[in-house]
Parts: sequence; C-alpha cells; structure tokens
Amino acid sequence: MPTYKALQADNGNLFSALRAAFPADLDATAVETDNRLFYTWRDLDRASARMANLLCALDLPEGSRVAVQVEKSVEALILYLATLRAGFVFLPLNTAYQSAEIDYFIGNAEPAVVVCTEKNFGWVSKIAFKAGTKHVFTLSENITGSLLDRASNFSDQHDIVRRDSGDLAAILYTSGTTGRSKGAMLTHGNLLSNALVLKKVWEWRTAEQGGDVLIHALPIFHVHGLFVAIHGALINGSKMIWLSKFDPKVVLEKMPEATIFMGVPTLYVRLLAEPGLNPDVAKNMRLFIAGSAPLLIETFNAWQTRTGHTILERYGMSETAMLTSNPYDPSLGERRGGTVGFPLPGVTIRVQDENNKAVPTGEIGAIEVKGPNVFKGYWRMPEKTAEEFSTDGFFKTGDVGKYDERGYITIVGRSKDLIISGGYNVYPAEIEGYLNDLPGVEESAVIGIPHPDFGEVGVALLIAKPGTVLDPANIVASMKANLANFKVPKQCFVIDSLPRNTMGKVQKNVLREQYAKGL
Ligand code: MLC
Ligand code: AMP
Repeated sequence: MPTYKALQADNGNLFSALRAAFPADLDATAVETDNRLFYTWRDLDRASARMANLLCALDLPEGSRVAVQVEKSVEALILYLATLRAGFVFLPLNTAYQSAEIDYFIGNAEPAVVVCTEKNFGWVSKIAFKAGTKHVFTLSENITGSLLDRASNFSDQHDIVRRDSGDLAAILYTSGTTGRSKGAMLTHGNLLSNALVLKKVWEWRTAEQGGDVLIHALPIFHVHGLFVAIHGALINGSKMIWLSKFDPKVVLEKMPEATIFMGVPTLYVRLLAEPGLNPDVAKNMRLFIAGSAPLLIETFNAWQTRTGHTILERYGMSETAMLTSNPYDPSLGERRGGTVGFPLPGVTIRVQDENNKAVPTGEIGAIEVKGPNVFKGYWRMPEKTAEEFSTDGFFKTGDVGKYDERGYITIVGRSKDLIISGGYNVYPAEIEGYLNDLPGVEESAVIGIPHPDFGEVGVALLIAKPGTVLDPANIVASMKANLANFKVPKQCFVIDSLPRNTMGKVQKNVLREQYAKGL
C-alpha cells in the first residue's frame, strides 16, 4: 500500500507537506494549551478534515476567501489548516479591528465565508451579508459556535485538495503609506519554501531527533504567529505549548518544558521585567527568536546576561514572509545584535541607491528582495503591485539598510511612513485620514516616538480650524471607538502649526525630535 507521504508528494498544497511531516505516532501530543487541553496529531488531522469537508460541501467557487476574525484557540488553528486542506484562501483579521476596518476588508476581499466570534456575530454578519458573503459562521474561544456544530456532522476523513505551488493560500492585509490597506497574496509555494528554509537554518529537531517544543505566545493573524511559528512546528512534527495570550509569567512557567520561543521585542522586554527569568528556567531552551520590529541592543545584551542565551534576530514582512536570519550554527558566524543577519538561502537581497544602482558595502540604501518567498502581488491592485516591483522583478520592501563587510544586514530605518508598535504596524496616513475628517480638525500629523515597552508608539498633533476649540480627550475617545486599539496614538496635542519644508511637506523628523520625550 502506498504511504501517506508518497500519496501526497505531488500535491503542491501546503497542508500536504505539513501533514506529511506529522510524526509517526499520531497519538503523541501536538498542542498543549494553557488551560491544560491536549490535542494529538490525530486530533489535528481529524478535526481539520471535518472542517475541510464542511467547507467543500458549501460548493464555493475555486479561490474563495475564508475571512476569519476570532480569538486565538486551537480550533482557530484547525480552521486555518482546514482552509488550506480544502484549497481555499485564508484571510486572517486582527481581533482589534472594529466595524469600519472590517467593513473595508470584507468589502475588498469579498470572502465567500466569514468566521467571527459569537459575541460579534450581529455586526460582522451584517457587514458580510451586505458584501455578498453567503456563509457566516461563529467560533468562540470556549470551543463553541456554529462552525464546530456544523463541522461535527461531517466525516473526519478528507483527501487534501490538489493545489499548485503558485495557487493562493492566504491574503494578509497590510496598510499602505497612502490609500487603503492592500491584500498581500501569498501562495502555497511561498509559504512552503519559507517553512522549509527556516527548518534547515534554525535546525529544527523532529520527533525522531529528540523533538523541539515551541512556546506559541503570539497572535495568529500575522506572519509571525501564523506562518513562522505554526509552520515551523508543524513541518517538524514538533509540539506547541499554545498560550491564548502572552503572559510573561505563564511563559516562564512553561519554559522548562520548551526548547524554542518566538517573540516580538516587546515580549522580550516584558520577560526581562520578571525576576524569575534566569539561566535555570531557560536551561532546556535551544533557541530564542525575535523579529517583526527592531530589537534594541540593550534588550539583546540584557537577555544574554540574564539567561546565557543569545537571541537570534530575523527580519520579514507580510509580502515576503522571512527574508533574513542571524546564523543559528556558530560555524557560520555569531548572532550579531543590532543586525538581522544574512539573506536566507534562496533569497536575494540588494541595497539600492536612488538611481537604482547597488550601493557599496557599508552604505545605506533601499532594501529590495527576490526569491520563492516573495508574494504574487496585491489583491486586485495590479498598478500598485507593479509600482512596488523593480523592472527586473525585485520587491521594494520600503525598509532602508546596509550590508557590512561580513554580509550581515542592518535595518537603519524605513522609507515608508510606518510606526511599529509592539510588533503591530500603524500607518500614520490612516490615522491622519481619520483625524482630518473629525469636525473642527484643520489638519493633523501622526508620528512615532520611542517607547520602553512597545518600542515605538504614536503621538498625534492636531491643528484646529479657526474659531474651534479641540478637546484631545474627546478625540482620543473617538479614535478608540472607531479604530483598532493599538492604532490609537498614546497622546494627542493641539498645536498652532505644523513645521513644513520649502516644498510644503510636513517635517515629521522635526516633530519627532520635539516630542521624543513626550510620554
Ligand atoms: C496592546 N496595546 C498596544 C499594543 N498592544 N498599544 C500599542 N501597540 C501595541 N502593539 C494597548 C491596547 O490598545 C490597550 O490600550 C492596552 O495596550 C492593553 O491591551 P492588551 O490587548 O491587553 O495588550 P497586551 O495583551 O499587553 O498586548 C501587547 C502585546 C501585543 C505586545 C502582547 O501587542 C502583541 O501580541 N503584539 C505582537 C504583534 C505581532 O504578532 N506582530 C507580528 C506581525 S508580523 P487601551 O488604552 O485600549 O487600554 C510581522 C512580520 C515579521 O511584522 O517580520 O514578523
Ligand atoms: P508587516 O508588514 O506587518 O509584515 O511588517 C513588516 C515590517 O516589519 C518590515 O518591513 C520591517 O519594517 C519590520 N521588521 C520586521 N522584522 C524586523 C526586524 N527584525 N528589525 C526591524 N524591522 C523589522
């Protein structure tokens, strides 16, 4: 009888590769949760089969999007796997998004299926049905909801739907410096190539090699928690300790049972604030990985002192998954704090000047990338896609950096006007657009300033219309009611005028200097 691996080998569906990597012992624990639930590999297989059968029974057109805004749970992970295995396109949405934001994403992506929490069903389903979505299911973190009820009627056997590596697997929305959010279209091949390359360079250990155990403490609606962490564990048949929410005390409690941890810099800052962080608690750990935002050298050094481990920093983005990594294997070089390491095998990175010529080593320029990990383009935005690629096919990341003489890359800034706060991206243009539409606001500028916990946070500067008095507290309340909470600037000041250059452009660098110590 042909083996499972042989049967699936010629299927480009990412789930096929993940499933083939499940360990031989399907009754071993695949996921353990913070409330002591244990899911075996067989559970993941059967539950994703049931959900995939449900999705397939809906008779959806090929390429249908499944938009999901639910709290983190193992069932949400199973929904992701089921969407892949049924051959549809997964569209994860941050749980902080409010109705205007969800209205845009659903209107733009036109998903055939929307899954939301039971609590939000009223307003989300209204938006979805208005946009033409036929099926709205619920899924709540306490393992209830119509999705699970309906799926329970289906078989737990399912043949993985065939997909080519160039077919879409996911759309991740990422905002732009101007205009609305863009959906980055990632293929099965993009995601699989990245998972395989990270397996190799981070030397993940399969069950047969003693097995890695990952503490999964990140949200699962962005590249870091959804792809890097989940694919990393699954493609190695490694167990995950699944935390519904990041809590430094729980991470420390679980650390002795784990070997790998991944976090945005804020997670490391918060762990360092715990007196219980010491070499003993981290003695079974093999690897600490950081990314999504710049890791301060102070954090990198403090981690070494407190745990004896050197954090491995890597760099990526929604459009490309992971691009670079510091070396895991010391024979390839040390992990250099303040750098994001070398381009991953198969990924080409160049640093260009404003005339599109490569800058010499050590000089700063625009980071551009080419490789099997680079996305297919922005959903229904061919012109925007064309703008973001060079004529010879490199994607323009919007990050600014340099190579050193040993080939390490350092990111020194961004040409895109973007604030990265606690690992979440906040686009000033979006917040300014909202503020400028408020009554009494003449104009506004949103800037990022350094913050000890979130790395960077937003500050809003407002100019009132003549004869109007603006109340910053009311403005903050209005933003909180309408925007995802992490986007709301931590402070709001009403000032007389914005500094401008001779071209009339607001000088955000001047404002940043002025307000750097604002909090
Ligand atoms: C929460 N708050 C934030 C915030 N997170 N403010 C600014 N920036 C953030 N990131 C605010 C809320 O608005 C709220 O304020 C208050 O903090 C408490 O909210 P909370 O939800 O209880 O916060 P907490 O659980 O402490 O969350 C902090 C966090 C979280 C760091 C754990 O932000 C997080 O999980 N970040 C990880 C993001 C991530 O996964 N990024 C990967 C992107 S992928 P108020 O005023 O409303 O009470 C990517 C590519 C790559 O970039 O390379 O990986
Ligand atoms: P996103 O679009 O949410 O995926 O965010 C991607 C952006 O996060 C990148 O373009 C970088 O600006 C930033 N980023 C990711 N990893 C790092 C890192 N290690 N250091 C600095 N910036 C990073």
